[in-house]
Amino acid sequence: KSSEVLYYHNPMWPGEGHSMKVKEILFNKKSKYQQVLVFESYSYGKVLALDDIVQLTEKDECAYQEMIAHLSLCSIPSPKKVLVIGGGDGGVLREISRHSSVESIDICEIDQMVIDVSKEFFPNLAVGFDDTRVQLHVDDAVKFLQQTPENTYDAIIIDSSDPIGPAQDLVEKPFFKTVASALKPGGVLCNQAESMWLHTHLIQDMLSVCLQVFKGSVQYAWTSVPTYPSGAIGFLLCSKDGPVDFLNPVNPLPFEAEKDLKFYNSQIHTAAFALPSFVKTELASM
Ligand code: AAT
Repeated sequence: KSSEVLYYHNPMWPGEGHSMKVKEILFNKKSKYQQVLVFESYSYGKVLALDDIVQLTEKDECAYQEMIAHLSLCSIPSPKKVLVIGGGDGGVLREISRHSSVESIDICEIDQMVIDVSKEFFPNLAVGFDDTRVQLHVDDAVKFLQQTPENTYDAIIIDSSDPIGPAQDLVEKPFFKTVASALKPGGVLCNQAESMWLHTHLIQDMLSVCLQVFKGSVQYAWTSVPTYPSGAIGFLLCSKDGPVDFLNPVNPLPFEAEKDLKFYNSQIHTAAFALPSFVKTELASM
């Protein structure tokens, strides 16, 4: 690190480094769980990093939050009860709020400092917390889901950090079993599923667990987020029991809502499931 450029090295992207030119460090403290850093960059606006891993930037957060929310909610008719795991910045809440069928949104974020920092530095994301349908639970998602009654949610969105640090258990089979159990019949999961360029084994492991745990459809989709390692991030879409046609959403956003979005639209939704040939091969070999 220098005072002007932050260099990120991490086992999540071995053999390469990422750097960003810094205008000003705005916040840098260790919470109970992780190092929380906010800085103003030259090219992507304000940036939130946790344990030296970029979680979002003002410029490209739309590509991630819009996709993780609408890929799932547009795929089932009339979602009413939604759970967000992680996502303490509020960006995914902001996106879920665009769905008028939704009656309640629970969010389980482990780290109060992420929420506080977002409210201070990222008002366009933290605005998600202002929706009266939102109920905040500051807790470990593993514990929260163990205590969640069966058949509670229409959709669960796992907007969690990488599986080092507090999110370590969120890629394990026992955790996915509690997720599946918390879903209502017909319910769906959208899970942050890492980079197809960097994390083949991690994706294969998650896919194999999800194929065992979810009895309906399981599909991989991806989007472009330039400040995430390799510039791409994926999502695993899973349905609890019956088949769901994730590629052709039954519940598209109304025109009025879609025109406020920066990234997601119905063409991008379907296109997100088109996989490069090497990824098809890797995932088919499971
Ligand atoms: N909205 C995009 C930002 C994130 S933040 C991921 C959040 O998951 C963090 O706030 C972190 O504190 C929270 N989290 C981590 N572990 C747990 C847990 N066990 N229970 C509840 N919340 C948790 C995601 C960015 C993805 C980046 C991919 N490289």
